[in-house]
Amino acid sequence: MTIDFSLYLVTGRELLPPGKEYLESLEEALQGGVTVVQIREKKSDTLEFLEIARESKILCAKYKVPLIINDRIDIALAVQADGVHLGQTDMPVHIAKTLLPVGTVIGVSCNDPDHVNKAIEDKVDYIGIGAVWGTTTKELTSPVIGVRGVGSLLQALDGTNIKAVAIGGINSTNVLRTLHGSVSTSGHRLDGIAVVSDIVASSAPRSASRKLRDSLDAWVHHFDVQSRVLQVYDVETIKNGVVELMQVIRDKSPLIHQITNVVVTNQSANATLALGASPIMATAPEEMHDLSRIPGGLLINFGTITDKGSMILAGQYANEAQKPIIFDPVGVGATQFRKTTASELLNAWQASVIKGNASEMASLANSNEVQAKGVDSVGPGFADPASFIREIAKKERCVAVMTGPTDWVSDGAIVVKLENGHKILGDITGSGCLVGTCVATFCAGASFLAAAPGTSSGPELAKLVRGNMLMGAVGGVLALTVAAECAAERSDVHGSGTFLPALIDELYNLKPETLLSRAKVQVL
Ligand code: 3NM
Repeated sequence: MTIDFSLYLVTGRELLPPGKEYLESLEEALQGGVTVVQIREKKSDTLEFLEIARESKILCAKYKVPLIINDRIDIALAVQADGVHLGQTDMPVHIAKTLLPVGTVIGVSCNDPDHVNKAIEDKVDYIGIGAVWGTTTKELTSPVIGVRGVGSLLQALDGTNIKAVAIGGINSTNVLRTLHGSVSTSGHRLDGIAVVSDIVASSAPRSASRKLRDSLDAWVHHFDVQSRVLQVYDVETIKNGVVELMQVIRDKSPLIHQITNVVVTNQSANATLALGASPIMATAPEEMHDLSRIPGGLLINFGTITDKGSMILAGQYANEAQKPIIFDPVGVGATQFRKTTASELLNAWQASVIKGNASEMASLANSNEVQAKGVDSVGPGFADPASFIREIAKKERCVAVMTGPTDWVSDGAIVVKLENGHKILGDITGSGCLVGTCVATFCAGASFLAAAPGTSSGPELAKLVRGNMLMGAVGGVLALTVAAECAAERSDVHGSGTFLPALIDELYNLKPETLLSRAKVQVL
């Protein structure tokens, strides 16, 4: 039988809110759009499990929704369930197959590549990948995979008919992040999400399911459209797009919220103002929600990590508000703490743009090809930077920017090579951080241009960010590097000390025609 795995409810009677009966909750969930139900009874004895399974089967049949039994082959046989779900320490699949009628759907829980390979060998019908987020519903015996860990497991299913759902801590606020972030570099997406508490613990399971259903439907539609349409760019389109963004920034003065490092806070705020936008350098967790409601952009630069909680909150709220998030993982390869924090942040929210130098991007990609000294990149860089940047953009599901003497920008499809700038940028502190600030400002401009954030409906609901982030990223890099060239050529600039204020001046006075005539852009 073919099962629609999109909204997979796993029951958990112990989580029902006071006053809510099990069958009442299940029926409301089915009315809200649940497409498959798994009965999971870890604490009941056989007779109780059997009774629950029987009653659930009748209700599911009323809504033409298949029923799957967790772990217990005997119960599945007794109620003629449509399928069984087996954990890694439950009955082995090959034995289960000998006991169950031909055609019974079999699913297994997987949390590493070996589990997935075994599931393929066993020819299961579907796998449950988890836990994708932290959860208190089940005592986990292996580490949380994280959204970014799902893609490689999905990719292993390429070429098979095996379906996949993610499970663990999925709810209406993280469902889009889960779906978007888990797509593999080969384009393999989840077939659905499996949920316990977000539906079962709700006093309104119909609307809890409906909310998940709406997000799922909108996202699948958006994904299908996106995979069919390849945006084509040429150099003129990009240059003109950037100039348009410059004007939007000056007209609309978007709010650029920056949680950045203590070394560059002041110069970053001044660069934002020079471009015509409005900086706010707030770090208290209590203000993250309010700030996310104001149109603009968010920069998260972790050069000095003291506000991790605020970074997580700010990003999650920004995703909800469909605002751009620019992540600058300063010196990420320098310490284990930075590596772990980068992973935690990138799992918590979907970055719109990740910007780093060669060694930072290498560290994020777990590549040894480029080395670092503290926050700086050393050595000749990548042998094939264009392929590298395209792959990391695909993997992180966002636009990636790699800075250096040549700057590279990719959305996972096209690569833009930019060759402006001046070597004196390497002699001031925080020139990379300034690029991040300018990218955040231009992405906020792109977001304004797309439409007022927070007003989306229909398929627009499925987006974690509004606007053309590739254009924003290219714009930010060009503004800073072209302004740097202009500043370095000035007769009143005698060294790095006079260069910095001149750079701010040149950003302030940057004219569209200067940018158009100086920009060295190639589209690969
Ligand atoms: N299996 P909630 S996590 C039943 O990782 C189950 O395999 C998991 O519950 C796995 O949606 C989990 O409330 C519990 O977080 C999911």
